[in-house]
Amino acid sequence: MPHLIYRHTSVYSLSLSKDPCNHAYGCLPDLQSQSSGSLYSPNYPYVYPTGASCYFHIVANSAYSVSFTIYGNATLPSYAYIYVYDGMDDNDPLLGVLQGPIRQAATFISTTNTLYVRFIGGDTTSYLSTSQIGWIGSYSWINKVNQYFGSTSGLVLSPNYPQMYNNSLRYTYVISAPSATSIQLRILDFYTENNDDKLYLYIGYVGSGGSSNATFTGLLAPFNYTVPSNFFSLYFYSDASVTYRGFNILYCGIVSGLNVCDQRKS
Ligand SMILES: [Ca+2]
Repeated sequence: MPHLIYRHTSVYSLSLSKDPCNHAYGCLPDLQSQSSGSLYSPNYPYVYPTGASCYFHIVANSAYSVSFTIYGNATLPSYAYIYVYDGMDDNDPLLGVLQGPIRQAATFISTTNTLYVRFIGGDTTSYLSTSQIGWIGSYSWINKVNQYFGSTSGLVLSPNYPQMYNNSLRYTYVISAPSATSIQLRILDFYTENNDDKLYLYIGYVGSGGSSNATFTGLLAPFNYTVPSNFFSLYFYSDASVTYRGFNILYCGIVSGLNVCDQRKS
């Protein structure tokens, strides 16, 4: 286990085991180094102390990424926040922020082996009589993810695009757009070695061993493909010889029945 150094506050440069902030508010331990587990607000499902503040570092072995799902239907004050970062602290890329009541489940996936979760609880004094308050989620280690997309639209490019991709690639993209109901893929350009270099699409996370929901390979004319989910993965595999320019795919969330890419144009 590497020694962990915290940058967000000097108190944390000491030791994980002391857990000063987490302990004061009854939070779960900061360091979460099991291959799977649950995280939740202090005292869950009962009310947590006003002003509660928790830090969590979910640390996987270096060959893995971390997947963390916060479940929906969570009652929280409007000024409660959960920040999720791809790395060790708040200097690392922000994957997303949840504020107040959480209606839909949200999944966050790291491209490093660490996910940093920061919970700021807000004022819970008016929730003392509420039967259930707070949030709960679960995490697990997953096979390495190379790129993560957390917004409602984005451009997914093969490595080096429009230059040739490399041989022997194993490259995973994860797209999670919690506010969307489904996602349209606009395959703008696609050219891989037919049958040997393939892009696999999986609903949810790749790697559970199931078969892919779709496979793309060869030289394809532009087309659209609808993914009936707001969370899916693309896994690009290339064999040991012959490469082409790869792919350029725009993904567009369908939010409240509207395609976010169309809205931007008008
Ligand atoms: Ca090839």
